[in-house]
Amino acid sequence: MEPEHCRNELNALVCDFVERLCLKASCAALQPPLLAEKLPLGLSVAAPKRTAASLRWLLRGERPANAPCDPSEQEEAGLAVVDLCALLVSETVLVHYTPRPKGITPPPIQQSGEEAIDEKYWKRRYNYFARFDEGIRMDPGAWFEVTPESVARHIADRFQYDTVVDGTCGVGGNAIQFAMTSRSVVAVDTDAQRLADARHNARIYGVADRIRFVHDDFVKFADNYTGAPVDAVFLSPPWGGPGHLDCPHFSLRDVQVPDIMQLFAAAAKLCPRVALYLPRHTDLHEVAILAAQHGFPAVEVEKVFFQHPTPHLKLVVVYFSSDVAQQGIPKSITQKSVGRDRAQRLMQSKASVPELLSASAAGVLLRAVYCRSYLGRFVVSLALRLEEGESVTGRTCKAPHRGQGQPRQRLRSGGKGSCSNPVEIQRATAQNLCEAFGTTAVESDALVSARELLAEVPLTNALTLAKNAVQDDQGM
Ligand code: MGP
Repeated sequence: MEPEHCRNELNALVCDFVERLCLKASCAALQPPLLAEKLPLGLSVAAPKRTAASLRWLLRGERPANAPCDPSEQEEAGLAVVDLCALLVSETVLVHYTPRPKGITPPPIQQSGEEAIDEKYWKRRYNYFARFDEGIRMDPGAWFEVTPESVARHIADRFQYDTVVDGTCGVGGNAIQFAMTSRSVVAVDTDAQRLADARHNARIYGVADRIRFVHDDFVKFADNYTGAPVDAVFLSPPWGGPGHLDCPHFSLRDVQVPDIMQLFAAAAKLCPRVALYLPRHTDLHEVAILAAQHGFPAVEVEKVFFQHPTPHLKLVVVYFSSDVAQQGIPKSITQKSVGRDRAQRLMQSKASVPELLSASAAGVLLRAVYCRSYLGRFVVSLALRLEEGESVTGRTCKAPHRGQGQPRQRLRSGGKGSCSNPVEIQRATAQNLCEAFGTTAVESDALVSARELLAEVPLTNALTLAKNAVQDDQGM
């Protein structure tokens, strides 16, 4: 491509991106987004406010000609409460326990032209499919989109019907689990190769004969459907790739193809029960508008947490059905272990943060790299410091010297000269980082500064370190 052409294309891309962000900002400015993390267990009521223009944008995808970014302009345009919607907020904590081979297997070398599998996803392969090693097939996109088996099983436990339609089947993560709890499953997808992979994967799980695979666009499929009455539709649309987490909140309008609003409308026409699988930072005001538009006065918002490495919100499943208004208000958190070996699962779920911290540095590092969490980053940083033999909390934590060709020593975060108290670790790390970055933050500000500074810790370094440390672990 000519450089000039290339520049123009890049420019157009950037302009489009900025325009969409402005549009989103202008609509969000009407009211702060309502995020699942802010909603406590129990009953909440959403009262979304919108202007006519932003409603047209949300419901019909009609972009306002000039998207004003100044909230005061929006206010002048006149805000109206769209409708009220009761949100029954439930919380489910899942522990996925699957026995897995010991040791680290690097992602397979890709053929030229194929996209490499990100290590983060590769490590989660048994979470996606416990029977991964029996020949599960996934295309590059499926690695970040597929529903983890624990979540799929949990949703299927709630979906015990005669006929369930999975409108966005992908490589079959959900359809396979639905086939284990429901009499028959119709799995629809626009991508023929993914459907073929889904059928192959369903054979591995022994449920292929209970799934009818349909190569079609779900909206068209729903329009022309003439089969047995459908009891429930499940929709897990694309969210725009892993980058969806870069925005502070997710709008149902963030994905243009397929149009989530259209998918939902088609599903709601097909049957009175729809579940929508959405990112954890979805603006639930939009969900409330969608519900109200289709005549659901109440929805259940299920916050799905993963227990390990520390409990963290992973995603939300929204259940739209007339049953929701009849059901009781959730009062307690559901804890579920999903996997093959129950005894070990229960043991695992007992681990608490201090216990995790006193485990070998390798384990901590791996978890930290996995969870990308606040605490995780502190630990990564601490471990990097330890590795370099630098001081934490004023004491010297020398990593043992290693001669050429000799096995590396195992690092222990609870050993002599190191600290195992999380607050101490955070404070020490903060101080070290402040020094390293040349800031002059006083002690009381150190944690705040560290929070910002830790965003800079290169996780790739930590990953390499973690791998080395694990190899050491295994060598001992
Ligand atoms: P995530 O929100 O991308 O977080 O995916 P991730 O990668 O776990 O990041 P981290 O910061 O928590 O480490 C959370 C889960 O949502 C994944 O396991 C998938 O099941 C699902 N998921 C992720 N994406 C990007 C999509 C998507 O585009 N569509 C659908 N339907 N599910 C997705």
